[in-house]
Amino acid sequence: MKNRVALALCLALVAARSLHVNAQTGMPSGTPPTPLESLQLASSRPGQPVDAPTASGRQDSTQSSDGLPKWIGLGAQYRGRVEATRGLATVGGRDDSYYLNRLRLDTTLTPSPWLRGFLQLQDARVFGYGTGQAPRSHANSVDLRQGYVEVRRRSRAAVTLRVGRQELSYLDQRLIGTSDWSNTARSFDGARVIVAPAAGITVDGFAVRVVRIEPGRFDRWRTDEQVFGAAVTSDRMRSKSSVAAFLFAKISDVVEGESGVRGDAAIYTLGTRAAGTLPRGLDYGVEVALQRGHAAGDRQSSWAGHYRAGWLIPVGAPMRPRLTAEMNHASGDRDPRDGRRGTFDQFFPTNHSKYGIADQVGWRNMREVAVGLELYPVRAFKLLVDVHRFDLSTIADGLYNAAGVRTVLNRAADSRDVGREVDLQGTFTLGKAWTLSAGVSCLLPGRYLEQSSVARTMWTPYLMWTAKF
Ligand SMILES: [Ca+2]
Repeated sequence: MKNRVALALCLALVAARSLHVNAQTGMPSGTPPTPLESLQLASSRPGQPVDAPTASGRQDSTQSSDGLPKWIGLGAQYRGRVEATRGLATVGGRDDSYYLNRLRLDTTLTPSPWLRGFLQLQDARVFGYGTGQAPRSHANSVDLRQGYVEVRRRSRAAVTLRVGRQELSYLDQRLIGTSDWSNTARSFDGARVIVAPAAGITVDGFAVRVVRIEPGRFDRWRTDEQVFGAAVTSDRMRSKSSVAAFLFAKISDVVEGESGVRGDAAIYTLGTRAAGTLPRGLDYGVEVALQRGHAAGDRQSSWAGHYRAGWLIPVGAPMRPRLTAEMNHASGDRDPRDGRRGTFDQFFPTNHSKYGIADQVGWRNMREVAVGLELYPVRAFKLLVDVHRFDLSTIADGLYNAAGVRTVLNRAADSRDVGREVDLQGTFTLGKAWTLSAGVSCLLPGRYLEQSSVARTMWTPYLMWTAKF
């Protein structure tokens, strides 16, 4: 029933859309960027579109050429992806190929310069998924992905308040992000307030609950967990540099402690990030996060870091070659029974392509070094080659995948060497609306995985097309 009503609504929106002649250029399916989000310095990757601005600001209420009042904006985004996995031994050696289909329809209402409403419906499906019930990250038929009201006050300190179902994306999305690579992606229910007290300074806070994807029924927020946070960012646009400090908190009603006792949990992540460009084509990004708190009587004590350098060599050369080198690490739990939780909690990240595109490694109990090359053989074609080496932080804890799930645990192993991954990705931009991208990753198991009976080389090719109207 829910599907039929929502589908009818979708069709009506599509019909209205087809009448909408003067398409607003770059109308995305996301939310408008804050200064915080728009500073995605040299870190955008295929499959992680950076939000573009939506229609906003003063609009009169006269009708546009398509018959719709000008304060109504419509948009749509389509994304399809063929994905295959070969040798995915960490979850049982399943080989599969399937097609991920996603349609988003947006309506933006701007009845006055200080008031904006945004509604986004999403239909996410998977075809040909052969290994049992499709995970919630793949399929969720027509549902409300975003629906919020935004009030802006433009005075000496600009204030924006957004209440409702919305995307959240902070800094490099290593802790709070939309996870857009996932077919269903992520949104939150709650409130966010953004204050700009001075030029280049942003204070941004939120209190939300994550939306639980529920195929076949209306998605509702998680009742057993709350997420709070605040970030202060200083952006210097001229040098394209940004420095931020943040505090994110996750409060859970019931978790299980190391001794098996159940109780509530409060995990606090305090961190800082700096990113920017330097002379001679150099750029950098550093993020460090420290975690404290408690979980069912255990003490949380963990930390993680990210360090990246990029070099455009030489500036102005053909194909714009850029070399990157990076290191990432996150603490693990050194003793499963000492009442101290050492495994870093990655919260709600956008992890795809951050620690390899095979998504077999998350920001938990890990160490990584990676080098990459970025090229533009032609202007509309971007090519990326990345090589990663992964190790565990401690053998006492296991391997966690991009979703944060522990997939391998082998305390008897004598090596922390998880493996090496080679990623090749290409993105072709076709006009303003279409993007075509393809990639393949190859994960070669290291000694740790071999000793854990995960000896197959894993291949994950994909082909993806995206259209935005
Ligand atoms: Ca422990």
